[in-house]
Amino acid sequence: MAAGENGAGKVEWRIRITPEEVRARELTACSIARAGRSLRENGCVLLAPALVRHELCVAASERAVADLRLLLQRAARTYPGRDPLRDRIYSAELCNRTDHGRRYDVRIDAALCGPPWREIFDAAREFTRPVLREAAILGDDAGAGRVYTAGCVTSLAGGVAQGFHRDGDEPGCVNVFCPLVNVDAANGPTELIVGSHLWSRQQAAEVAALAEGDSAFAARARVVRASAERGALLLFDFRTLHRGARHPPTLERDEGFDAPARPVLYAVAARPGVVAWDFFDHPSLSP
Ligand SMILES: O=C(O)CCC(=O)C(=O)O
Repeated sequence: MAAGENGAGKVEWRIRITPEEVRARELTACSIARAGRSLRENGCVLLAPALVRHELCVAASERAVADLRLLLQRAARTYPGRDPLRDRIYSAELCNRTDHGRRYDVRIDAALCGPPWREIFDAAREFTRPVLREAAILGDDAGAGRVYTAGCVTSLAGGVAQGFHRDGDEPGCVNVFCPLVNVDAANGPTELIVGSHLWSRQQAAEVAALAEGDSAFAARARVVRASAERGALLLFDFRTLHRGARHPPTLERDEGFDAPARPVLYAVAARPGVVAWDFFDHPSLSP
């Protein structure tokens, strides 16, 4: 086993936030220290239960699903030969990067967006900024406060699991995920391999290529599932191997674009000067 593989994980990656901290909109020094340490050592930390207000998450969830349905209709018009529920789609507004994934990444312009996105990004920033500062992986405080890029990943029932992947190989970027609905085995949580942010590019590629049933995978990868209430916050290093789990179908009948949806809002905090992969560098969908 390569150094650091599967030996990680001694530090708790789930931090329970108290109602007092949520009311005060401020984490205690103890929570900040524990969360920062987990992000640094595990490459991830889940702050739960909900930190972002329930009504905001409900409004954002409805909006995300409505926007997605419109974009799926546009995608079907733009690419008449392709089925957005089955085929990959790459565009400036919407991407589905896995065959049969039914997992749609929709870009949100964090600088220009209004409610409900703005309030959620602001709330997430209040809670995560001290944690990012404590983890000391984004350079100075400016990186911890800036939204580099943002979007909403929505999986629809019937979608398959993604392969484990990194969002980048260089240090200096952190994903902040906020589930807009409760996420669990019924709709497919984000899964992460603890400590994999510290692996070399080659180690990460080797483990990502292993089949999950393979004993070598179990020996090398400690997988955690970020099941959480809506409004919780999951932070993870871009280098941490992760994936969206399978979103099981709920009915025999295929509900098409109206299938049950699991939207997760995300914002990326980045060290000043970092240039991350642009996943939306593709032609726009026709109006
Ligand atoms: O859906 C998720 O939980 C993770 C999504 C993700 O990693 C991706 O879209 O690349």
